[in-house]
Amino acid sequence: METTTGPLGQGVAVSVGMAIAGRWMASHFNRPDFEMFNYDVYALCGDGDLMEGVSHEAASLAGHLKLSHLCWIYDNNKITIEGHTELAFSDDVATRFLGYGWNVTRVGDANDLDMLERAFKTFKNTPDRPTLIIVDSHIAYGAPHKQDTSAAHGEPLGEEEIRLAKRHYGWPEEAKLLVPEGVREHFQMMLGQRGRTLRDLWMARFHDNKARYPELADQLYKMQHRQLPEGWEKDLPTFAPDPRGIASRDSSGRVLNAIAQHVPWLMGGSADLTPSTKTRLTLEGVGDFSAEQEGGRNLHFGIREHAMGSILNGMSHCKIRPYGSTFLIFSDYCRPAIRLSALMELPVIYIFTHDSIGVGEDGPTHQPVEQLASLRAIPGLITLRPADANEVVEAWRLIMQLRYEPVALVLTRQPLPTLDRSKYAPASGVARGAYVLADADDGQPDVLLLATGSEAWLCIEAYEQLRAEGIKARVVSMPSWELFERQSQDYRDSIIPPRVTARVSVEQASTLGWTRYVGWTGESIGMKTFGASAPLKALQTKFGFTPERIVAAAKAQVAKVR
Ligand SMILES: Cc1ncc(C[n+]2csc(CCOP(=O)(O)OP(=O)(O)O)c2C)c(N)n1
Ligand SMILES: [Mg+2]
Repeated sequence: METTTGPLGQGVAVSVGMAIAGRWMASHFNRPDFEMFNYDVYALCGDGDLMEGVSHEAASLAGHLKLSHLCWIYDNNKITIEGHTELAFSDDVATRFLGYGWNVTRVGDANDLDMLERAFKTFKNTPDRPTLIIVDSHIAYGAPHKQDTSAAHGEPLGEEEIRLAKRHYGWPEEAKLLVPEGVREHFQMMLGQRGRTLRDLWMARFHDNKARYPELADQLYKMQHRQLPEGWEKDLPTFAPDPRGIASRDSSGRVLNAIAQHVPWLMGGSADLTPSTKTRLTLEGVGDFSAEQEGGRNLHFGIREHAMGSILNGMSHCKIRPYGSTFLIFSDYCRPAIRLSALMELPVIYIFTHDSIGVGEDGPTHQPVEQLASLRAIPGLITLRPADANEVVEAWRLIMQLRYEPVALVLTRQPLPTLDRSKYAPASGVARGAYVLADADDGQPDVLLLATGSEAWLCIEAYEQLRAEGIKARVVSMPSWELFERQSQDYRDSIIPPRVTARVSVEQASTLGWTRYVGWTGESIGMKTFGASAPLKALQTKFGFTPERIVAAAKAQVAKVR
């Protein structure tokens, strides 16, 4: 499998995810008589990749995990866009990688095929460490005026320079798009015939495997096709109404385990925050992934959010169903990878907890404000911010069935009341992105209260107060804007009726974007500044996340319309 990337550093980090996936799949699917997985992973990289921080994170983890089937080939041409790497890069790359626990080997001349072959053999024969092959090379090799210059990176060589380079190679100078004899045949032999034979052999082995280990082969087929095992959702819990409730990070942890029990290739971890994000698989026999324990499903990414995202992408390429978690505030540290999950249509699950000023005393450095809006701005990413434990269940039910879309599941640290679904609408509405949670008795509301996540029950409280005062409100739970936008106009109009212009949105995050739903005349209660450090209750009062404040806004909206 091949993947390319434009953002420097992503490719090498993705390769670590592929290598981790390879190890786990070998451990899970191989049997003494059936070696289904034994692949190596190669990444070609340049100066830019090795400068990018994500390569440092990824290489450090790869060394720690002793991923000996991973090989990075470094095109050490000492040129980047601005000029010689001397401008900004004086790392001793070999020492750096030795420090990570890699095997480092050097090829002094990119044209020395014998040395290259020797380096690859060294890689193949190194059983306990990843390998870095530092290949000294010349950009625009053979072009007499452009070789070893940054101009060769960014500009065409030009007619004359191309002619001179061809002369240097002993190539026919006038020929264009020339594919010399033997080259096509070579590719046909190697990529075509050799590849085909290997694939046929593998498929034959797969069919034999099916006869011998039908269950395992069925898993492998389903995983490869991004399908789910029969009965994967049979242990999904239902949460009883409970005014004290449960934090959505906790309910999510329970749901995750209920699903993971039936989906062996669902695995992941966090950037050193699992005790807080509640993403540990606690199932019997499920251990930690490590150099010694390659069948483990709990991954420890260390405090490396960026590499975590890229590694998840690599794992997903190999059809593992990976998740990674951290605090919502640190989603910014994963952002380049999240965007690529979406662009590459990979169903990676990002779990972001501690989703608001509700983190309390940790204060503004840890309180996300603009993160939700910025995640919603990524095309193809589905954000989900469930309102209570049963919405969490429905969110996961939906997430697991996605095959091409990544998700950001946004969860609270603080408990959320579990809503009484006999009184309010069932949580299955989550699948449509937004649904009416509580309505005016006659279904003709005078004011709409729109909320996501932890603010839904605040709106329910406000709704009950308004109701007592004879004001007809409707509460719309909107866990996912993206899913809602995909519904028919009829459905959307039935949830947010165009005729009702008295509207209030409530979300403990930047209000950016809410105008789309409340209109120019509506009101958005949200964060317009950074947060502050204080106990949760004090913060909610200070920033206006109280039923009283919502009631006042609703009344003002109704008065304005009249
Ligand atoms: C994250 C990121 N930052 C900046 C760029 C823009 N960019 C493209 S190529 C390049 C220089 C790459 O140099 P190197 O990796 O040494 O490649 P070479 O020119 O040697 O082929 C830069 C800065 C990018 N693609 N990705
Ligand atoms: Mg370079």
